[in-house]
Amino acid sequence: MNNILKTGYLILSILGAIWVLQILFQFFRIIYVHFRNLSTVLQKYKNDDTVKGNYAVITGSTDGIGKGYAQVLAKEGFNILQISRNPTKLQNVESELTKINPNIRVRNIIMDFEKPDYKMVEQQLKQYQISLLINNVGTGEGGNFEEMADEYNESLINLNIRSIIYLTQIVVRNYNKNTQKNRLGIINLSSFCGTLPQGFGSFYSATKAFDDFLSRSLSQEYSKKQIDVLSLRSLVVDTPLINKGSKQNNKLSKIGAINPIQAAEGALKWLGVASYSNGHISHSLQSFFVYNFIPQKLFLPIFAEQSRVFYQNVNEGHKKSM
Ligand SMILES: *[C@@H]1O[C@H](CO)[C@@H](O)[C@H](O)[C@H]1NC(C)=O
Ligand SMILES: *[C@@H]1O[C@H](CO)[C@@H](O)[C@H](O)[C@H]1NC(C)=O
Ligand SMILES: CC(=O)N[C@H]1CO[C@H](CO)[C@@H](O)[C@@H]1O
Repeated sequence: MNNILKTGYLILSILGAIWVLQILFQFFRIIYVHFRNLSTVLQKYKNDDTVKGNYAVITGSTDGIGKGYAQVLAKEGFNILQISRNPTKLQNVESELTKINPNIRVRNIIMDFEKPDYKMVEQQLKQYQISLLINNVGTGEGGNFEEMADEYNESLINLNIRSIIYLTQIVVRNYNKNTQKNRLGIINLSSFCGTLPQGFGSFYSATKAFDDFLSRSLSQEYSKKQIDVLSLRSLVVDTPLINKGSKQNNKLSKIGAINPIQAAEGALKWLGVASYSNGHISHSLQSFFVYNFIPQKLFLPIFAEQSRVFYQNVNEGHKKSM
């Protein structure tokens, strides 16, 4: 009897130790990535051809997180190729970027991802050597599943799924590891909501789960081809979309929000380290806590209720602006 107890105790201690080591590993990796030097991280995505090379392709770069990436990467000396639908906004961001760094080139492709022309994009991208692809364009409609307006079901698929599939294919085909010295880095914007079920954001959550799995699968497929793929599962970033859902007096839904520049810098530091991450240290630590220490049975209903209120505000906003 005594021996059985001892063996049981030993097995439990070993299992406990493995669990603790995993948790410590996750924790210290978050801290380590936070202190990586961004310029050093990005060096391996650069080549010598500063005219044709070193392009960072960013979709939906005129607002929010996409613009954050454009600003950070311009500062780090990448040429920027933006794809977005609004010519005026593209122009404005272009002048901002050349002010941040007068040595870079900015190229614009005007395209609405709701009415895309991927053949045209493919032709245009052939002129450049791409270093980074930031699949950022996306939308976040939600609410009661059965009441979702028709136009939203199409935009979720066009923006959150189609755009990522086609652009990634174009950029990977365009990348020649034999002639390009630089590695290729691809960041897919997935979401925290793609890693845990989100009631009242069901459709959105599922598109993000798709993005998450595709990125992680491709990260395996391309690991020997000098291509780093990262599924970014971010949490709340202070953007126009989030502001629509968070009434001024509802500070709760903006807890732990970071700004787009912080989001971009935090995410880029994970390139080449992991195939998925929650990005910036603030988001990574919040998720670390939720994933490891809060039972899903407790968390998911609260998450669903937060989402219900959030989308109610967003959808009321839609009605008012119509
Ligand atoms: C990162 O490294 C670059 C040069 O490699 C250096 O100029 C810069 O100051 C470093 N940044 C930080 C925040 O340490
Ligand atoms: C990013 O995700 C999309 C699907 O969401 C996938 O088609 C694309 O290839 C991914 N990019 C990479 C290189 O993983
Ligand atoms: C399942 C469903 O509701 N599909 C609709 C999505 O939106 C398009 C465009 O409005 C409709 O044609 C579909 O019927």
